Amino acid sequence: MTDNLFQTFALNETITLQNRILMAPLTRCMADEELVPTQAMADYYARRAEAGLIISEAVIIRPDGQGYPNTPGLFSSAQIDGWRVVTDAVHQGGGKIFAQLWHTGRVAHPHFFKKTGSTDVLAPSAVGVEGSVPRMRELSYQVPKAVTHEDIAQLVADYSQAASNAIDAGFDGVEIHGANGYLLDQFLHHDSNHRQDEYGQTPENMARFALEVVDAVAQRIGNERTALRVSPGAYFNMASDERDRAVFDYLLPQLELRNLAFLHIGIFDDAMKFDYLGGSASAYVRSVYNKTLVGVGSYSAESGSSAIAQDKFDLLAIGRPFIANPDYVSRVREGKELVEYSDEMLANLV
Ligand code: FNR
Ligand code: 8K6
Repeated sequence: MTDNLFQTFALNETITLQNRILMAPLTRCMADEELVPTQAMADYYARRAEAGLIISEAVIIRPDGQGYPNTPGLFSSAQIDGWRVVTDAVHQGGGKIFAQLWHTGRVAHPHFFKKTGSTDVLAPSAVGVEGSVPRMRELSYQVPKAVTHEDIAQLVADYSQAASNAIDAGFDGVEIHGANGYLLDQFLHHDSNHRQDEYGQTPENMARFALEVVDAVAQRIGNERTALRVSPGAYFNMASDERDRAVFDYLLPQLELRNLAFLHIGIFDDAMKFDYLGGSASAYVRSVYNKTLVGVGSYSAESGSSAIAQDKFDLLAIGRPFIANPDYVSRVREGKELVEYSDEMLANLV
């Protein structure tokens, strides 16, 4: 029984979704050399227009946010025009699409942006990540530069500009990527935030950058078109620290006051338990945040539908199964079998 997934859902007075199934943001590294979305990407997203809402693959807000090859951007006019083709195609199919706004922070690599003249990798503190860019072993991660107050103000302005560019490109809204160990998340965890100023040490300070970005974006394009993804449980590019709990205990009620379109959890498997959160990421967020919540992480339509029926979250995001099944929504509705996802599928946009 998955009937509840096929109910319409009003995010607010502006945006109503045709069903409760979201396509999770999925980086595919298929933009062209200028980081412009291609026609093949427009076709790929259009095939998934039956989702209640598509969240685009993460889109970098400026060149030094790039940490993987061929990830699309939203800072040049060619990129905005390229995204317009994508959003038109999705809208023609009756769907809706938000752009996920991304800066990878210390997971960026100058290999991707040195042609712009900059070689600094930016992060809250000069604390690097171990290892190298996936599938590019020669590119070891660099120790980042701790951002100055001037850098922070510019980053906030660039998130806001990218959000405005997203609306110009025809997106229905944006999801700020505050999850999975990238820039916003780096401020929210003690592993990566060692700052001694008003952006570090206390929960209020560590949440400051994320809230500045949220407020700037919401002011620019409207809170009803602004969403955020967060990972209270550190699990990717990040070591966990039980002091992080207090940061999210502060941040989440603050977000609730902002009346965002939704809050989305960033996790690969929501069965994971975090000691310092007292259980799963979704159970923790539900206990401190009372507005629209998107659950995700190794759910099937059945287990996701049952989690919604039990009020664990309101909307279900589906990632890997959507890569394997462009017609995921129809298949579930009609009770058809799904194609199983495998990593080799990442080589092509189907
Ligand atoms: C992801 N995920 C992800 N998350 C995000 O916030 N922005 C992104 O760009 C990406 N990119 C991405 C690429 C690939 C290939 C995978 C497999 C995952 C995480 C994704 O949105 C989702 O949270 C997880 O895949 C868990 O959901 P499923 O796949 O179990 O339904
Ligand atoms: C060139 C690769 C582009 C990668 C984009 C970022 C998202 C990567 C997702 C890949 C899956 C990794 C899963 C790691 C989860 C750890 C859980 C403990």
